[in-house]
Amino acid sequence: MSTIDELSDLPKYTIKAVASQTGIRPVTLRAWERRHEILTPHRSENQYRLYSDRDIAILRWLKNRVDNGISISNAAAEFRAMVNQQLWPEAIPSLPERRTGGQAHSPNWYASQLTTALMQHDEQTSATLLREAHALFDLMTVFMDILVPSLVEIGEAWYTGRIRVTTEHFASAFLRGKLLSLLQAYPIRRNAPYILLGCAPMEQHELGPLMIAVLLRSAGYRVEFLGPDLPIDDLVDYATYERPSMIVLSATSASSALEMKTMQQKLRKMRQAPLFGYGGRAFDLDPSLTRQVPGIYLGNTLEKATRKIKELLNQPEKRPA
Ligand code: B12
Repeated sequence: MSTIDELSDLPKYTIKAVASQTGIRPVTLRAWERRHEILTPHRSENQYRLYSDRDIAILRWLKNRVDNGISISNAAAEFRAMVNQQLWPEAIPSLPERRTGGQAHSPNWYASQLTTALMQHDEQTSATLLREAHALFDLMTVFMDILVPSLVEIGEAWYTGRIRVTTEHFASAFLRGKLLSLLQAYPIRRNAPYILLGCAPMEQHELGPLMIAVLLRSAGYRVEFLGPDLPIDDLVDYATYERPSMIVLSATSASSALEMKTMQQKLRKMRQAPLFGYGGRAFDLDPSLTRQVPGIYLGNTLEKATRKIKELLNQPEKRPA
């Protein structure tokens, strides 16, 4: 199967032909073009729109996303983000075939193939698998059902001595790179709720909060990702000037988690204190830590964390002005 950019961009199909090939009504098609700037079909001499095979593949990809419950604006942003980082999705041959034909692999399959490719330091296959997974599944599925299980498996293999540290470092560096490009490819909406996200002091595990950053930015939030090992006082000082709506920190070890004990109190001294939320493996392993760290515990999965952050920021009475 080919990726969308490999298909011809020669203009040849009328809007009627495109509607019958994609199942998208002409009126919807024109609205998508106008509002989301995904396609600019050529015009024939008599000013009719003419679409290429590539245009049809883009529309099928977008329709697949919309049929899976994603808004067209998010699907369009996701598509632009992938293209900006040269991650063109695969062309979907036809929507019914994809849904019923049993050709597509499951997220489980992608997780295990990705783990194998990463363990073999096979960057090209890893990138291809990720690109296919992005074309087939929404971001949450790619993160929760492919990347997280793959990282857990790699962590276990490292812990039990089946792979060397170098291999684990290769895998996390590769995924970190892909996640950062994805984050940077989404548009930054300056007037959306503003969230600072990163790791507690001494904490190096940044992939969890980075995935949350991508999920929130893809949902239209203004997110700044600050990376590992953030000193609390410096962060509070920065927040005093930047005035985010929320700060979210992550901790894997109990010692890092406990470094966040003073965060809420320090933030409260600000005139318009941001919400403070946290989570990460430390709290999953020892829930009693949530009683020692003042602030809002955001849950033990990426999905719960993202949902909770959205809920909190959508309640104006809880949100600092
Ligand atoms: C990649 C990795 C590293 C990389 C990190 C690179 C990077 N740039 O992020 C490096 C090499 C730096 C590293 C270092 C270490 N690591 Co390490 N690492 C991992 C590995 C393989 C993956 C971690 C990961 O990103 N997971 C993906 C995230 C998304 O999954 P998760 O952490 O399970 O998160 C779940 C929830 O907690 C939640 N979530 C995640 N983040 C957040 C954030 C918020 C705000 C919320 C609300 C929720 C949330 O979502 C997930 C489920 O949906 C794990 C293996 C594993 N089982 O996870 C070991 C692992 C976490 N590391 C471990 C260890 C021991 C270490 C070191 C101490 C090793 C050493 N001796 O140096 C150091 C510590 C460094 C430090 N000071 O932080 C242990 C931790 C043991 C423990 N305490 O539980 C693990 C579990 C490996 C193992 N099997 O023993 N590591």
